[in-house]
Amino acid sequence: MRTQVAIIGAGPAGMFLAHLLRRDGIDAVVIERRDRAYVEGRVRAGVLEQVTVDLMHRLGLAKRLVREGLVHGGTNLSLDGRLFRIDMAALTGGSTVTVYGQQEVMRDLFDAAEANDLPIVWNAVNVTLDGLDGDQPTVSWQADEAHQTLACDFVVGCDGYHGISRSAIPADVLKTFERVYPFGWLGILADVPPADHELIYANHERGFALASMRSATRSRYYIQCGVDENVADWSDDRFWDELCLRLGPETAAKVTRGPSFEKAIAPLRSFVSEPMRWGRLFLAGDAAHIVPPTGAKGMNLAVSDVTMLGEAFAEHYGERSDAGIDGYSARALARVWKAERFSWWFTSVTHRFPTMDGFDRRIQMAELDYIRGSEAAQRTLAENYVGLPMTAA
Ligand code: RFL
Ligand code: PHB
Repeated sequence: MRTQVAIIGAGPAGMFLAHLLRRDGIDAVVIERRDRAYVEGRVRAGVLEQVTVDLMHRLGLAKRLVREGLVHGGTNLSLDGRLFRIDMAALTGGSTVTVYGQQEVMRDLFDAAEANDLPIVWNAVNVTLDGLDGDQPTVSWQADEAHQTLACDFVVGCDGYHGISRSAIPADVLKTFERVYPFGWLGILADVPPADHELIYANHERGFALASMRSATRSRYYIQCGVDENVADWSDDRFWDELCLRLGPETAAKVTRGPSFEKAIAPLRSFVSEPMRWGRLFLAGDAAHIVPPTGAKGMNLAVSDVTMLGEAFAEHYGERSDAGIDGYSARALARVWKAERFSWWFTSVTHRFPTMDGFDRRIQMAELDYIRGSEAAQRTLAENYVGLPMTAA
């Protein structure tokens, strides 16, 4: 078997890249460890930046997004129950974000892949990469007990934080940078109307809370919790009580309670590995970097990485220029680090850290109070939240 680009992983990074390459007439095969139901079933991102929305339009994948996506021109911050709104659209010359769940994005990507016969290998086990530093790399795996080998020009590791691609880069080349946060997010989904038509990021003495949604009838709520806590200890009643305390009485009065049908704890981490290219291997998305979810950047970064990579491959095959391929790592990392900075900062000002003393708490309160009163500070937050532009190569 032979292809031009082998893509490891059928998450957002891998599937957006597969569609981009197909549009440009470049052959690709996606090799995924799990099955479609598993990848589509993971409850994750909820907020799409304009770059992601634009890409879905360009790829002809935006029909349902236009119908069902919720366009938000603002977002809200709350400090000990006192709310204020950031008018993102007014502060950024009209930019918005769109609430549309990662599960919906994956469904659209997979439906279109089926309709266009994009080759995806499901349930591939023991995926191994060889020859990445030569000019004839191969990907091998086992599926249905059979051993398969795919020869290709390039391999793109879109296999997430726990994937195998990153470790193919020699240890003396790969540099990693990491912050692990001393808390997690306990998230629920419930079929109840959201508390507000926009998101609310709440800093409270007892810890962070986030009011989000998937539709006018489905809410997504998160509360900061200990990393070692057990989901089983969080009954729905306990969750709703704690959420309402942290959101404060004004918002709590608008919270509709109901049974949750999904409840899970996610750890928070900042992580970057450099470079994002080694020989004929490229990394994209969570395989190369992780952000805490506070800035809603993870999936959007995966999309901007593969947009840059798609342009680079189009140049390589179409114009016979390797400028894009050679510049990919530096170009992608420049955007990644700015999103890392924003996600780290937004986490730092909204969460309760176990080491925080009275001084730290008052600095945090002063920072949020400053944002409340300063248009300049609000604009800085808004332009990062809606997504920084993708700079030229
Ligand atoms: P993924 O989605 O992890 O996909 C990787 C795929 O690779 C497969 N794989 C392998 N395949 C073959 N061989 C192997 N050895 C393999 N190892 C792994 C996996 O099965 C999987 O299918 O990475 P990708 O494509 O880079 O996409 C990244 C995003 O999924 C992630 O950044 C976001 O979900 C992060 N995120 C958010 N991002 C946003 O942009 N906005 C948000 O509002 C947002 N909220 C969130 C989030 C992530 C969260 N959690 C649970 C981590 C909220 C949460 C709670
Ligand atoms: C979500 O709705 O899942 C969500 C929204 C905003 C975030 C993170 C997650 O910052």
